[in-house]
Amino acid sequence: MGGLNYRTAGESHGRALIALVEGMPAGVALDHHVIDGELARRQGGYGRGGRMKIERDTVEVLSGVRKGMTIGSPVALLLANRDFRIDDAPPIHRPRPGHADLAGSLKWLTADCRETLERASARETAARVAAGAVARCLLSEFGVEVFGYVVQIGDVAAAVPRGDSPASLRANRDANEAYCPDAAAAAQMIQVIKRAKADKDTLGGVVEVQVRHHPPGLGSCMRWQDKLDGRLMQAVGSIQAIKGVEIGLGFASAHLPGSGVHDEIDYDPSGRQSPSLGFRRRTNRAGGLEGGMTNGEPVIVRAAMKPISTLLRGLDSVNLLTLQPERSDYERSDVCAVPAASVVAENAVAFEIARAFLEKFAGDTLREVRAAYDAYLASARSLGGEGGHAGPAAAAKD
Ligand code: EPS
Repeated sequence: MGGLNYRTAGESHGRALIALVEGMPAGVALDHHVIDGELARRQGGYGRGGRMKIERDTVEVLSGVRKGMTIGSPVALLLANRDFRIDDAPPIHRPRPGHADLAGSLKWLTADCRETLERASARETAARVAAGAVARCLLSEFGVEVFGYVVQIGDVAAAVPRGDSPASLRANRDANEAYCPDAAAAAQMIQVIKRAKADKDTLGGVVEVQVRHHPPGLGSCMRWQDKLDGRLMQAVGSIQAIKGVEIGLGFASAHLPGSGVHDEIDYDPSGRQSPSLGFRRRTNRAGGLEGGMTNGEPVIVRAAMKPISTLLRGLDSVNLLTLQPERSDYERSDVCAVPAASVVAENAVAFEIARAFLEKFAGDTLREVRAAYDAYLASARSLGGEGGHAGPAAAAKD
């Protein structure tokens, strides 16, 4: 299987988490500080539990890099767990509703939910973030920006101006522990998390990820598997506790007329040199994707995270040893991991965008990828006026 890909391994309380990234071109500067910075953000955010005080997630790059540059071989990433008591961790017999506990115990024929939860735990997302951060090293060579933030926690919703620059959205987001660019909403979010903690309850929310400065034409409408909207939904929807993913207007587009949904097209020749090639939309309700391809507008992906399923107050459940009703088990956990989920979603989106980028601009080395990218933009700029795409008229002009 070609192209950019990754796999993860590791249990929550095993020796380590591992990510194996395959298909990175040679010649990309891989700065482990970039990976560690993302890992530190994932560990943080208001509402995290005791585990995050124990761990100091940092990456060890085991392969694929020489003198700080990728060499085309698989990039193996290791994140050691400080808390690695998997063999001594107590069994869990009273499954937590909402967690993988019961479904996994029925699937793997065991009365000890720990067998499942060790892998199902959102601790695995540290490995996904590390892989996504590697992909970002490639994207940043082309000025592509990917950033995520929190737009809702519980019933507190933020007002985030979409038009703000990535730098200002990032600065505002990083100024508070809710990872929300709206400072007033962030303060309220922290209050509702405090209240949930006092109630021995948990809280979910909504995260949003934007991609900017990427070219049009990433993804494809030719095969269902290649449609970038579907791929982003899979990448984000597979993050632990995510129950819904929207692109652009998402579900809201279902109850509006077409005139209130579709983004009318303008052309501004002064933008011809930019990756969007001068085409502009008056709105971006499509969230930058039409027909499974980027259209040059910012990509906007939103995801709903359910509240963490480990509640200090417990929920009604059944003891798998006795089959008698009991409250669910409690494991040390987070009260709210929505801020952390925004970091995971950001890096999951970054990986998928990098994957689509390398499909369109494939090359064994960064030099070749750059040449393909430049050649595409040059061809795309010659569009218009001659009445064809890369057909005879365009070819005759070359
Ligand atoms: C997590 C580590 C885990 C949980 C959390 C995410 O650590 P521990 O189980 O040792 O406290 O806090 O896991 C879950 C939310 C889950 O679904 O199991 C982490 O590193 O993010």
